[in-house]
Amino acid sequence: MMDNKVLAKKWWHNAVVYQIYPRSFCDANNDGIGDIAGIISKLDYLQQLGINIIWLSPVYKSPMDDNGYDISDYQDIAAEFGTLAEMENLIAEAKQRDIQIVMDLVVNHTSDEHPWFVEAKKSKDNPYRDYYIWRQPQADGSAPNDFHSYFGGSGWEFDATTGDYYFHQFSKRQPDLNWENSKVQAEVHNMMNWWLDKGIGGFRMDVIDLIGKEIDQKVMANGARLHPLLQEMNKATFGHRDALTVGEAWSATPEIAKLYSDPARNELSMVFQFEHITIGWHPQHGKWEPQAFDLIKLKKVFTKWQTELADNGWNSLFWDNHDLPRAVSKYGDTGEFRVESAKMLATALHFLKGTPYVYQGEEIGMTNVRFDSIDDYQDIESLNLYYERTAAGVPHEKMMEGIYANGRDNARTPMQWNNEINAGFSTAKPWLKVNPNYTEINVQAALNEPDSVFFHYQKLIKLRKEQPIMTYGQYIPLLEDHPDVFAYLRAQDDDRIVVLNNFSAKKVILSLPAEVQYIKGQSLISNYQSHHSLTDEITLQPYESFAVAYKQPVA
Ligand code: TEU
Ligand code: CA
Repeated sequence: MMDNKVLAKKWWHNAVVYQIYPRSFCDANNDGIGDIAGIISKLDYLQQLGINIIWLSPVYKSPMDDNGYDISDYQDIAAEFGTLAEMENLIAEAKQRDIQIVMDLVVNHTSDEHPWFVEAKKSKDNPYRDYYIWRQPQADGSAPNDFHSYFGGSGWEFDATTGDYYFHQFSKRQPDLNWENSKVQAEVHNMMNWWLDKGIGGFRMDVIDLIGKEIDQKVMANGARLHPLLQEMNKATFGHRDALTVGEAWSATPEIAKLYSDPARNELSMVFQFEHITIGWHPQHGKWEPQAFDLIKLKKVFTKWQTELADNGWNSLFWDNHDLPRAVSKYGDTGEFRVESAKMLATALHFLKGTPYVYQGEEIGMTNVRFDSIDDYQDIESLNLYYERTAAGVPHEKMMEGIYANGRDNARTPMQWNNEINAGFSTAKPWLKVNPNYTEINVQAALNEPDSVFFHYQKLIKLRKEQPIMTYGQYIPLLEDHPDVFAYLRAQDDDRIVVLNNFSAKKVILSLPAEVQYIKGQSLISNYQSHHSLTDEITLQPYESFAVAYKQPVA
């Protein structure tokens, strides 16, 4: 058995992070939009769940073109979310419950209403001009090149005042910052220290793999300057504080992830990689033409990341976030086996090596939504791509299926607190319609049901605190070619945990691998009442999932 090189222990190694999308979490002043006061009112609920970090999606001043991922003042709070005083109160109230607040750092771009951009647009020799990326039109007046925006259309927007185009990877109201400019780096470092001095626990870094872009070389992600920029940022801000930093890196491979998260490199704590997400996308049409679920492919991705980051890096573990469909809809069952499959997904993820992230509502098995009309949808990405793709000939029904499967609004319907009007999220009309299934799927019902998905998450989070093997044990895949079962071991000294997860609605007769035949162990968690004695063959119920701790018999 290969002994793990023991990583220097960090507080976030056995922490569990809860992501809050503030617009949809809880609306305390009943204007239809979630707010900071609403989050404070739910801190006891989060403490009961057992999480100790909240990743808070942006609450800064913003015109809300991209629901706050377009920031116009990094050091003030959007009025619809509350005030700076309320934000400081949230940090204090959370800390009293041993919960750290990790803020969302969105510095690949700002809002076009940020004072830096308002100035930059005024003239070519404005002191802020080079905070952004400007290029002259081509001879015929067209855009400098054929770059596309992630949110549809060209990545270049013409500015009539100065006759140049500016670059925007996302919406035209999210102009990319020019990270070659040392003034931009200094401004961002100062802002980060201002927040760290307020006692936040760290940062999630939005599309951080893009800040090293080299436009003229057509390099977007993983530019040569990316890691030097992160090492400078680490040194100038969070490096000398015990912060959690997680970079969103859609382009990351395990090799690249090591560059970010190898502690010896003094960059970040970990990254969000998305290979387990994009394997379900169409090679050409991406998320809009979802592919059939393939568990063997998914297992290969998990095994690759678990083994390659084992000893010199750190994994983040997640099914969901505010950009992704609900896990139980994408990987589980939303009908008869919704609860079993939601619990199975939780167990399958939380026993892996890394820091688990729970997205708001995942802990009660919230599902995707199917609104009748495109007009019920709000997300700029879905709307822009709906109109662009249908105008290009994609049938309405086909595009709607893509939105139903992978649209970002699936994760943004209001948190379902109870079965009262608007699911207890607000007494006003919510900014986005509530999922009609809130009458059955809500926090109140979950807290009243000892066997609910909530208490399964609570138990997993508690186990992570109690079982160091869950944090530091070696990951060993089992049954890698089984089409329905995701099985693996965690090993540390002579301690073992075996985790078996039936990812199907079928009963599965499973021949156990030799390593785990006839073991006598202690059941740590299960999503069915009955427990198996592990002989040589067992029958797994639909979506059955359990973990057993045992001592490795001395050979
Ligand atoms: O997302 C980055 C990003 O690329 C995703 O929007 C992704 O392209 C898409 O969701 C996959 O279909 C980050 C934030 O998480 C997202 O909410 C923002 O819209 C985006 O950056 C711009 O800040
Ligand atoms: Ca509100």
